Amino acid sequence: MEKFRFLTAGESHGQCLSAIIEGIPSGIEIDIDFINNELRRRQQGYGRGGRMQIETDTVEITSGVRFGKTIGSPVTLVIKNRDFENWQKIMSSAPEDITDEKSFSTYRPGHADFAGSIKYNQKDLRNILERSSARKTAIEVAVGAVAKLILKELNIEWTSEVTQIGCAIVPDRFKEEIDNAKEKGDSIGGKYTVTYKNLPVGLGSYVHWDRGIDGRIAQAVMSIPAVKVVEIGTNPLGLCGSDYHDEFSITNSGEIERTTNNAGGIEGGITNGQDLVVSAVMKPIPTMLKPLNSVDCNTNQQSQAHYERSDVCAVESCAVVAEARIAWVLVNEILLKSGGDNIEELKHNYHKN
Ligand code: EPS
Repeated sequence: MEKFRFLTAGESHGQCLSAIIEGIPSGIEIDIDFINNELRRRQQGYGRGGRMQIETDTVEITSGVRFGKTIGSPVTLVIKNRDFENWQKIMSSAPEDITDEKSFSTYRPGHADFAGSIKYNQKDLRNILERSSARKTAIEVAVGAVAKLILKELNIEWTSEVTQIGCAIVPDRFKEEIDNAKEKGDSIGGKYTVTYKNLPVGLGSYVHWDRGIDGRIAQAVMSIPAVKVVEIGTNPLGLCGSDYHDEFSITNSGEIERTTNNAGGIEGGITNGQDLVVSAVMKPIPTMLKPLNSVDCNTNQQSQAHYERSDVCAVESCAVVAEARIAWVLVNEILLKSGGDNIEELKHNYHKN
């Protein structure tokens, strides 16, 4: 069930990235500076590559907003790719402009190249790289920023932090891990945690497998390029029930209290009013200066994997993308539960529950 729906489009080196969002109540103040700041956050982090020097991602809104507020119609967001200037011929949609200047045919192990080339029957792996690139997460963060503006109206707050880079769990050592990987022509992954606070009890359900909010969050975060593990709350592996489950007690003023939150804010596929805590592990990016062994899909001969400009580490950016994706899921669930075609109606229904 989708109340907050959208599609995105755009290639990494194409003209632009775009999204059309449907289901946003009217009357939401669209703070462009906030959206652009979210885009800036996604571009930052130690270990990002040359592309981030070229781009200054900013959003343009071409529908659904009038005088700074949503009017209930679909909202269209566009981010121009500055780098397109240098790729106009290579990414041209005109048949006469076919060029092989940037074509490549050796799979990058770990990237979508191999499976994508077979699935879409493409021998120029550029046709796979362009959409499988994490560049598309820029427009996803813009959609997430719109979702966050709705969450802000409901006083919901969030934070995220990188908790591990390579083997380092102390932030002072993160840079060192990234520098070491860079020096070796390698890449490095890590882990982060996103927390959403002040959520209501009752988002999601146990009544069908696809209504659990834990499953929806896991899907949204797992499908971020390079994410391989998603955890909600404390990893329970090896813990006894008595150590893991969050006991209830009654305060002096008669309120239900819990002093632990191992469940990460979800029980039975439903938010339980505690902080929502989601962690994810990002694998090392598969495009590496020191290439791995591979095969050329044109000659079927052993070869070295393709290399082009990439990031050594993008874990910090990945955390910002996860914040955005969780924001979509939360807004969708809030609209399912509370409904509302305009912000006043949404707030009224939300606070009544
Ligand atoms: C990215 C843009 C890309 C990469 C990166 C993410 O730009 P370019 O390919 O022009 O350097 O920097 O994508 C990957 C590393 C990947 O493997 O997909 C961005 O905007 O985040």
